[in-house]
Formats: sequence, structure tokens, C-alpha cells
Amino acid sequence: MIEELLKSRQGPLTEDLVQEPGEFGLGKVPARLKPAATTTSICGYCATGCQLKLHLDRDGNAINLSPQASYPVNLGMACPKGWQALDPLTADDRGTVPLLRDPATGQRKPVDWETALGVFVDGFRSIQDKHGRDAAAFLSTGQIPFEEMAFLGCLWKFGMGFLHGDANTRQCMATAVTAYKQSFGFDAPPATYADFEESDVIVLVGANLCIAHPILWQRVMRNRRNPKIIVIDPRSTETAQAANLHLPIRPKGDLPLYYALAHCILRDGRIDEASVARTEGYAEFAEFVKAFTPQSVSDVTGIAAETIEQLAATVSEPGKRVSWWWTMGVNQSHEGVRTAQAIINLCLITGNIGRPGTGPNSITGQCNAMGSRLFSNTTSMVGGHDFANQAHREKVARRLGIGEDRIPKDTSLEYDRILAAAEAGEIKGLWIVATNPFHSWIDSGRLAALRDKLEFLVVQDMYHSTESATEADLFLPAAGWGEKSGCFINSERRIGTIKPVRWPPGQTLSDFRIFRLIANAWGCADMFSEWTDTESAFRILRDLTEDQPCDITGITDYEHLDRMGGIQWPFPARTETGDADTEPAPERRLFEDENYYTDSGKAKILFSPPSALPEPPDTGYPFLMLTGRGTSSQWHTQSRTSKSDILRKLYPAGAYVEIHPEDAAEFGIEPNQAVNVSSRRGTMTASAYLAPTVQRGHIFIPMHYPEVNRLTHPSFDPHSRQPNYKACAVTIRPASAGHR
Ligand SMILES: Nc1nc2c(c(=O)[nH]1)N[C@H]1C(S)=C(S)[C@@H](COP(=O)(O)OP(=O)(O)OC[C@H]3O[C@@H](n4cnc5c(=O)[nH]c(N)nc54)[C@H](O)[C@@H]3O)O[C@H]1N2
Ligand SMILES: Nc1nc2c(c(=O)[nH]1)N[C@H]1C(S)=C(S)[C@@H](COP(=O)(O)OP(=O)(O)OC[C@H]3O[C@@H](n4cnc5c(=O)[nH]c(N)nc54)[C@H](O)[C@@H]3O)O[C@H]1N2
Ligand code: SF4
Ligand SMILES: [Mo]
Repeated sequence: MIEELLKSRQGPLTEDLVQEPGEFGLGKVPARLKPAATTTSICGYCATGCQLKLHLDRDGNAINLSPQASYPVNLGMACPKGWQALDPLTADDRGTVPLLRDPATGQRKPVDWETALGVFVDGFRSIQDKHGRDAAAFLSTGQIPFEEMAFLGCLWKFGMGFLHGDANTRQCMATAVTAYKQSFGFDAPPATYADFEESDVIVLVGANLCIAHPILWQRVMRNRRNPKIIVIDPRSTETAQAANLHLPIRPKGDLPLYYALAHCILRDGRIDEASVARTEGYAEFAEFVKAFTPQSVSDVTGIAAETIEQLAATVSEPGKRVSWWWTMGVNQSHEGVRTAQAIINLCLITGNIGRPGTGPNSITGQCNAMGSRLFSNTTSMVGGHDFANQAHREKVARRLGIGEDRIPKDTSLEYDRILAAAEAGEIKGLWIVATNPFHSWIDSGRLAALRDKLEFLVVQDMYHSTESATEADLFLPAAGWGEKSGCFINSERRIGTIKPVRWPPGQTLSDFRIFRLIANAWGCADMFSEWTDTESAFRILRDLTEDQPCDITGITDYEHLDRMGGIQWPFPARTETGDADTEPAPERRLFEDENYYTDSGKAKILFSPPSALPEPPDTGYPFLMLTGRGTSSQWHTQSRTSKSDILRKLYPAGAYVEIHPEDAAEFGIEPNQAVNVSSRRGTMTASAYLAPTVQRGHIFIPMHYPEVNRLTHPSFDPHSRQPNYKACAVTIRPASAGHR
């Protein structure tokens, strides 16, 4: 069957052949797609979620693309990664066949899919038989369609009977998820992008939009209200330089700063009474922030008391619309959840929520991190449900047509605890899908060390060459964006579709089809008989959201999503007043009725005392290392962006470290000199880039170079278990002459 399928690839591109196998006699008869002049897809990089228009040849192959002018997100704009989105598909290191490591020689050899599936099933089945359901885990992603994420999560937990699985969204969004869940009762980012254009004051916290979300920055630029743009970031980033006001905060000084703002706002009686009445915990909070005078926090925040007073006045001005937007400067912290909640609290007490141009808004990272949050079946159950909730388990079992006993009552270990269990020899097998943790995980040297403890490592990726793929016992070649269909959800909760416009190379299959083959090989295909193609899976997932805050039962099909320019959740089929309008408004924000998803309907004001940096600089390691995005042309571990000839021209090829010129002078470091940067965990070499964009005592290294996470310190937020990537102690020295 598989061979027949692969042979049929010589003909014109049809969605059914790429995507819908029917190889178990379960699928529908392939129907040819009529070649069209153009089709559309949401971009497969960041969570802005721009729509691209793909220009097709007569066989339906994409030959070029342009940004879609009529899409409400990008309005005809795209950043360099979007423009070059087709380039990574034709790289030489694309996986084209499964690769199996020969234990005798250590070499990887091509094998056919039947062999690969047999090895996969034998590997995980023997671990399960010997050590039980807790002895293996998957690590997945925010970068594949949510139909694929849900398939993986349901297959692993309900079909194959394992418990543990987490995703790279832990590295990225776990803090925002936990903060929203605790404060609002559901993981619900309230904004719609129009809010960028409708604010009077825009506060960007640890968010470098110009580099990381360039099209969102364009939306800020379209604001006609002459907004005040304030950036809170230790570095003078491209975004900070373009703002009206930059507050160069001490790293992790955020929490005391926002408590001090609340202190001033309460002291001056500038609260919004009606909004406060919709909260719980206000009286305790008022008592708590009394101690946080601007004077008392000015040392730890690095911000003068006077500036704090002015900022408090600006963000609480009656009649003004103030919006707060945060990204990794908040989420990746040892106290990220409370920091995000300190921002949420400021919005709640000043009434900056549920109205145009307001909101405590987390900006998401990956193209489908929001889809992962709802559907990955990792720490919450598919559809935003709770594994511990009996009614939820019954509902999910009913819709999936499986026995309720297939659904575990307990939740998975989080990412760091999965790896700790592997280190301890308790987890013996890992299945890594569409993420590259041997580069991106914090303190990645530890991951390399625990590799030897794993009995079985499977990596499923577009490329056989990533830092993780080359470690695998079994490599499964996956189709990428542009070669398959499904849906992404962007930062403003907008669901949009992607389409297959290129053949995947060789014997490569989409992740969806790989999961189908595994279900069959494991012997649980019956459970997934409805999951014949991504749109069928979409219907199952849509139905599962019924009566949840993210209810999307009003969406008919993919065509509906395309026709409407994407649809933001929620969009229920039934509303209190009757059937939903089939034409949702193009921009919708949450909490316009000040009704939250908690049991009481009120938002919770949550807070706790700030805590010390886990690894502050000292005499041996006198610098604090910041990490993050380097340029708008580089994406994460660079498996995709480094394959584009054009993008490669737009960023420095080798690792570089930004250091303040006065620090460089003190340590005898010349411009562009090779330097060694060391932490207690490892050393890397980089070229020195002297710039006052970092403060004295800090250095910055972009995350795109694989060595950087050999240095980072493995500390985590206690509530979200998100890694603290942006603060560890390092030292820096000129490298030996030989390295220059
Ligand atoms: N070009 C490009 N775009 C991307 C990505 C990419 O790899 N390349 N990745 C996407 C993903 S997955 C994500 S998550 C987003 C990330 O988007 P951003 O979060 O905007 O990017 P970062 O550079 O990681 O971090 C933002 C800023 O946080 C600051 N920061 C560090 N510590 C602190 C602190 O203690 N307080 C404050 N207030 N700020 C601090 C850093 O100096 C940095 O400028 O970008 C998305 N977009
Ligand atoms: N020091 C430091 N480290 C960081 C960060 C930081 O700011 N500082 N940021 C963290 C954050 S926010 C994030 S999100 C992570 C990102 O870290 P990763 O998720 O590890 O980075 P990516 O390079 O995006 O990895 C995605 C992988 O999936 C593959 N892939 C792409 N599309 C598909 C597909 O459709 N199917 C399959 N099977 N594979 C596919 C790609 O080839 C690539 O190998 O990094 C984290 N690490
Ligand atoms: S801003 Fe993000 S979604 Fe838009 S084109 Fe660039 S990478 Fe793609
Ligand atoms: Mo991310």
C-alpha cells in the first residue's frame, strides 16, 4: 500500500494523495484537486499568523508566493521568513527515507517504512512491557497543525497507553498558560490585533516585536491615536529604540516594578471600581503592595523612583486605553507566572480589560503554540479539558468513541521532569516530534549526557541533520509546512488553514500519515478510524470544544475558515440567544462582559513576594547572560532558515556576543575578537560585538547558535515549569590566539 502511494506521487499534486491515505481501507477515494492559479496558507513560522498567497503551476505545485492583502492579520505584509517560506523545502538535508542506527557500527542506514514501523512498535512495546506506561514520553511542538498534535497526543495516551508527553511550548508559553488559567479560570489570551491600533498607551514587556513579530510592529505603526509606546527590556533593542520610552530594567526586576506601580495607583486612588468589583483578592493585594514604594524597589529594578511614579500615572490615566503585551522577557523567568499575573492585576485594577485597545496580552511564539495549548493532549486534555475531571473524561471518551478507561486520570510530567526521569533511568524511551531539544533545551549538555541512558530515541523531523535527529536510534522523515494540510491558531486566537502545495521529497510522509501508520502497526487503528484526514480530525476536535470557553462548534469546515479570513475562538454554534451568526465579526476580544471563566465568574488577583535570581553574577562569573532572538531572518535552531540563500545573507553566520564597550575595554576585548564565554556548565566561542545596547555587566547571545544552551542555568518557574533562559552568570575572556 505504502509503495503504491509513493509511486503515485509522480502525477499532479492532489491533496488526497499527500494527506489522505485510505491505506487501511478507511479513507475516502482520492479526488483530484483541480489545479488552481493560487491558494492560501498561514505562514509556518511565528504566531503572528500572516496569510500567504501561493502561486501554483498547472500541477498544483507552488512556484512563488506573496503576502495576502485581504487577510485581517497581515494586510499584505510579510517578514523575510514568510517571503522565503518555500526555500527550506528543497534543502539537501531533507529526510527522504527512515534511518535506523545499526548498534554494531553506530552508522545510520536507510530502511523502508515497514521496517521502521516494526522497529518503532517493538522499541516502545518492549519498554512498556518491561517498565510500564510511565517509562516513555513524547516531546512535541507548537509548529505542526493541531490536527496532527491532537492525533499524536491521543494516539500516545489513549491508543498506545503511555502517560507522559510534553511539548516545546513548555519552553515558550507555559508561563502565560498558567497565569491565565489561575487568574481567569481558562487559558484565554484576550486580545485581538486591532487592539494594537486602538491603544493610547502600549507597554511592551520583554518583547522585541521588530525582530520577533515584525508584522505586529507594523500593526503598532498603523495606530492613528498617537500612542505612547513604552518598552521594558534590559537591552536597548530595535523595538526599544523605536519607542517613546525605554525602561532598561534590571533582568528579573519586573515583579517588584509592577507591584510598585500598583502601590502608586492604589495610593493615589486611581483604580477602576467597577473592574475591581469583578475580582477576588483585591483587599489582600492592597495590603501586600503597601510595602512596594517606588523608592524601595528602585535598586532592584534599576529604575528611578520618579520614573516609576510617572509610569504609574501613565498606565492608570482615566479615559485612556492602556494595553500591555508581553513575550519571553516575562515567560522565561524563575518567577514568570507571578510577573504575568502582576501585569494582569494592573489591567484589572485600572479597568484596562475587555475594551478596545486594552488588555493583559501575551504574544505567542510559534505558528501553532495556541493550537498546542488547546489540543496537544499533554498537561491538559484535548479541547482544553482536565484529566482529573470525571465529566471531562466522559465527554472526551464519548466523542472519541473510546472506553473511558483508556483515559488516564493523572497528568503528564512536565518537560524538565521528563528529562530528570530519563536522567534517573526511569524514562527509557523518547519520541521527539518537530522540535530540536539537543539545541534548544536549557543546559543542553545534560540532555546530551542523558542520551546514553535512553534505550530508544526516535526523532521525527523534516531534516536528518538536526542536533536531535543525529542522536536518534530511529529517524522518521516528515513532510513540512507547504507539504500538508491542517489548521494553526495565531496569537489573537484566530484559526486558519494551511495547504499542500509541494510534494514531500522521497518517501517522506506528513506527520498525520505517520501517526496513522503507527496506529495501524501498534494495533489501535480502530480507535482512530474516523481520523482519516486532517479535516475529519478537525471535525472531531471542533465537536470536543462544545461548551468550553474555546467553543468553535460554529465553524463548518476549512472552507468556512478560508472564506471568513480565519475565525477567532470562541465561535459556538449555539449561543444564549439562539444559533450563532454564520459570519463572525472579523475582530473579537474576550471579557467584554467582564465575566471570567472561574467558578465565581470573577478574576483572581494573585501575587507573591519576589524571589532572588537563581544564579546571580559573582566574582568568578561576573556577567549576566541574556539570550533571545537575533534577527528577523533567523528561526530558532535554524534547521529551516539556514537553508535559504536569501535569509543566510541577512544574519551573521557565526555566533556573536553583544558586550558593552566599557566592559570590553576592561576585559581587554577588541571588536570582532574571538572570545570564550563560560558558565559553570560549559564554554562557547563567539565573536565580540561591542555595543551599548546591552547594559554594563550584561552580555547577550542569540539563541540561534547551538552552543548557547550549553551555558544556560537549569532553573524553572515553580508554577509553570518554564525554563529561565534569560539569566545566568558567565565570564568572558579573549580566546587563545589560535581561535582568532
Ligand atoms: N525572527 C524570529 N522571530 C521569532 C522567533 C525566532 O526564532 N526568530 N521565535 C518565535 C518564538 S517561538 C517566540 S517565543 C517569540 C519570542 O519573542 P520575544 O520574546 O520578543 O523574543 P526574545 O528575544 O526571546 O525576548 C524578548 C526580550 O526579552 C528581554 N528580556 C530578557 N530578560 C528580561 C527581563 O528580566 N525583563 C524584561 N522585561 N525583559 C527581559 C530580552 O532582552 C529580549 O529583548 O518570537 C517568535 N518570533
Ligand atoms: N537560550 C535560549 N533557548 C531557547 C529560547 C531562548 O530564548 N533562549 N527560546 C525557547 C523557545 S521560546 C522556543 S519556542 C524553543 C524552540 O526550540 P525548538 O522547537 O527546538 O526549535 P526549532 O528550530 O523551531 O525546532 C523545530 C524542529 O521541527 C522541525 N520541523 C519543522 N516543521 C516540521 C513538521 O511539520 N514536522 C516535523 N516532524 N518536523 C518539523 C524543524 O526542522 C526543527 O528541527 O527554543 C527555546 N530555547
Ligand atoms: S511575521 Fe511571522 S507569520 Fe508573518 S511572515 Fe513573518 S514569520 Fe511569518
Ligand atoms: Mo517560543
